[in-house]
Amino acid sequence: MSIRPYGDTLNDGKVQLSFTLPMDAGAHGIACAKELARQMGLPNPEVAHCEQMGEGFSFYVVYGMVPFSVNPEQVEVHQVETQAMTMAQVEAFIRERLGREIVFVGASTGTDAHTVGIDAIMNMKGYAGHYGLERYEGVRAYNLGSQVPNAVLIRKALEVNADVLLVSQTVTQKDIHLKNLEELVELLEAEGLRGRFLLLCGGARITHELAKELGYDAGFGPGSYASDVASFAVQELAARQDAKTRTQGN
Ligand code: B12
Repeated sequence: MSIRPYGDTLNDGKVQLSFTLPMDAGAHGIACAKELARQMGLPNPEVAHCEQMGEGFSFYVVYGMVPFSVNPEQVEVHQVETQAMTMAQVEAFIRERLGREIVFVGASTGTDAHTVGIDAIMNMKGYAGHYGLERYEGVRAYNLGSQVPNAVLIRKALEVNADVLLVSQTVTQKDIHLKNLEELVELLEAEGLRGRFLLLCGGARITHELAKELGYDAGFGPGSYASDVASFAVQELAARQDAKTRTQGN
């Protein structure tokens, strides 16, 4: 069954979008905003809000009605596919299936100064009621902070014999996040180290699909918690351990 966005009545197609234009607020700006909305496929758009944003810039909220619909059954989803576990389940899994301490090294890399995301995943107190990796029994977590060069992250990972590398990227202006993320993969590959670590990234604009495209094992976006990352990591490490044992047995 196809669905549409709705505002007043189910499937009425009502949407709201907002954007900034490099021109002063006023009748001309409103006309331009409406024309843009029409070109986006929204017939009869209305400008609900227009505001000056400093000299030469203006902000708009536009209401419209999309004539399109989507069939959820025909839409493919790319997401991390491992069984979600609680902190206690992860700890038990490490004890029983892996039987050793698992080492995570994380950082916000390149020029990125945002630490809240990586802290949410790694710090003892965690985020939104979910403890971070530092709190997990059976986990040793090193949080290197922000603006960490990729080479420093790799050096630390080797020094502490890491199992998992965690990379956070928040700023996406001019695709800087892609550059930072790609550079890490290239460095690891150049040093023959890519297979040695589980490589995970996360951030406000990171999706699992993007992470896979860039050569990462998984990607985590907004709303991720330490337990999601830990669940994926320990199950993937166990799967790799099993595969290695099978190969050695043959
Ligand atoms: C706080 C903040 C700052 C603080 C950061 C302080 C700190 N210690 O982190 C300060 C003031 C320093 C700052 C600076 C800048 N900021 Co700022 N900042 C923010 C703000 C308000 C909140 C970000 C945040 O903390 N989110 C909360 C965390 C919990 O969410 P999260 O990062 O998405 O993390 C979750 C997931 O994504 C995931 N996750 C994140 N990382 C990882 C990693 C792994 C391995 C995994 C598994 C999961 C994971 O798990 C987390 C929990 O669920 C946002 C706007 C906003 N409301 O989002 C702007 C924002 C991110 N900043 C922005 C910008 C532009 C900047 C500056 C460039 C501004 C400037 N011109 O100087 C500088 C950047 C400097 C630099 N070199 O990086 C823009 C980015 C726009 C873009 N598309 O790139 C935003 C979106 C604001 C905006 N609307 O313009 N900023």
